[in-house]
Amino acid sequence: AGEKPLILSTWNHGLPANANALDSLRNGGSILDAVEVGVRTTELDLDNLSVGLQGLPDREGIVTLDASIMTGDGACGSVAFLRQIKHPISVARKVMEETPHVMLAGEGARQFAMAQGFPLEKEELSPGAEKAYEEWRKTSQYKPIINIENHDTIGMIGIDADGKMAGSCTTSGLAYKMHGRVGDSPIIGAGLYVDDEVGAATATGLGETIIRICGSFLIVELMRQGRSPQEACEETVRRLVAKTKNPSDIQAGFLAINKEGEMGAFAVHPGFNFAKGLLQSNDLIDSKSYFS
Ligand code: SD4
Repeated sequence: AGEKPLILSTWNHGLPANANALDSLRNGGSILDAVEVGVRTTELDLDNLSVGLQGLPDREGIVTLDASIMTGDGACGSVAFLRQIKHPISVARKVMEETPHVMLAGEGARQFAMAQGFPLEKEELSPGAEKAYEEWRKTSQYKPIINIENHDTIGMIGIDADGKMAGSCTTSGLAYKMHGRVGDSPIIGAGLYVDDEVGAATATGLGETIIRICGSFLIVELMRQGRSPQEACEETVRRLVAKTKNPSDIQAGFLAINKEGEMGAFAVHPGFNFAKGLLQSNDLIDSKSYFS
């Protein structure tokens, strides 16, 4: 049987993110507030090289950010290829609440953020990112590597005591990506999907493999057809592996919850973990995986 409220988020930085999300719920915040506040924690985490402005840059040395947010009634907003903004998740929420659109990208997203009162930050790499970038430039080889710090996106999904759901996802994307590359995280149905009638899902890992199969949407639709969250995550990873040329070289992981508050998690390879937050506990759990 499931438990509510329940918050799940990707990787070990999910623990402090969950802690803040749960605090927000305890203080009377909505599940939407909780998933926004939760991942804002990671956007400020100086140790995280895959989320926020301290993340690793693209191959031109520029940090560009992707984020999305969604509630179980179908409202959603996202930003892609956004520069110089500390909290892309909050801009995504503004896109959802203040515009007739779902997604804003690039310069338009930046202008919208400024108009909404978000300060523009200086465009300079954090010392850690600068060092890593200089090192990378020596060879300029692009090869996503499994489970190292270039897979650290935070995706968070949650359900409140009444069964209302919401989710959020925010990232600086893959390190050394092509300038202009957009991953799965800001794409509704790929990096995140939420439907109060069924459940919620989020993704991390090599975005191209996740976009191709509409990963998060697929999980929710499999649950709609009667699969448990765990079965839906496993079936989705099988689909991803089948549609990926070199599955032994790439990592992707998924989290899901259903409206009963049951959960699931599955990844392509070992090494994916996630944080499970309840009002009384917040634990890091290792996901099972397709390959051992
Ligand atoms: C992307 N899915 O941009 C993101 C990267 C990621 O943990 O998840 N990193 O493809």
